[in-house]
Amino acid sequence: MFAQVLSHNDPTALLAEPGVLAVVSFEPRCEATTTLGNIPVGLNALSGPAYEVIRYGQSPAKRGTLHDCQWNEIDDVLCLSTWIPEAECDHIGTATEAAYLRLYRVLEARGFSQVFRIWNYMPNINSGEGDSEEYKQFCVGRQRAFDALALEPQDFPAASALGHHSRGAVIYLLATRHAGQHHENPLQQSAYEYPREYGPSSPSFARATSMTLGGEKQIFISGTAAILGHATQSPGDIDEQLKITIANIDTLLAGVAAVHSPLQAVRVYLRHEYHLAAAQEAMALAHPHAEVTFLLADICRANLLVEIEAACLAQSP
Ligand code: 3EB
Repeated sequence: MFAQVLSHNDPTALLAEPGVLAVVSFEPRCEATTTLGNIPVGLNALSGPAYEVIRYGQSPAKRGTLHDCQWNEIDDVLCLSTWIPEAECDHIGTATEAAYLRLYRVLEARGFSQVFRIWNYMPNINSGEGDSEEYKQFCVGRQRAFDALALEPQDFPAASALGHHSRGAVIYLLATRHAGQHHENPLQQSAYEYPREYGPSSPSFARATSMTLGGEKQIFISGTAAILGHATQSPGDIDEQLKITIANIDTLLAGVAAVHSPLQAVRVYLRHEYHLAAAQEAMALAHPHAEVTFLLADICRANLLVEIEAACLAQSP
């Protein structure tokens, strides 16, 4: 489903190819463009490709805009995006709630009820004290929308939520028409059951979602960090946090599929650029065949230095 592109001057040519659902652009701006299917996310790549191509099937994509969202469809898969302008990010809770509500309105209008992966990128994610921290207010807004949509915790899809150093926020997602399965990690408390100390609303996401798409079982692993139970491990220690994060992904995957393909579309989010070499080394050892993009990003807990997400295919043993 995912392919990485090393260098390209313009995603327009890619988007015209059959089977190209969308192109995620790792570039400093985070705002809608008139090139439907191009998703600039405001994150800077430290190493790895500047674009990630989301491919599906063989048909040309259909694209359009509705309710301030951009949609892209190939067969039974929809990629949907919406941006929150800079000024509205001053009230990230209410802006997030409105953004989720318009995304789900478009899902309904296009006939796609089953969301299986969501990405959330926003500015200043760790700004604000206590319950006013931007990430916690984002969680409040997302949960309000899910409450209004009557979405239960067992229906929450896999997700990532990171901070960038750009202006504006983006939420984009993948959806289909048939239900998938959501998975939790035995080493981690479900995020939607985190205790009150992490904020007024628990984070609404599953650790992974799996789906049969085009006859193959795809596994989407949420952003994963050095959290055991609900507690951050080894604050300040990048090597330990990398080790625990990678082990969390291994344990999660073992529970989803006995055998799986090498990891695809891996994003390693690093709070500090100077941790790049340590992260590259850890990934080369643990997942030598994975396609990895290293991105500069703020993780949603101030004491986390790294977060890793990936996708892969389940294989019959
Ligand atoms: C964690 O495990 C780390 O709020 O959507 C990872 C993936 C994290 C998704 C989200 C948050 C989210 O709690 C943070």
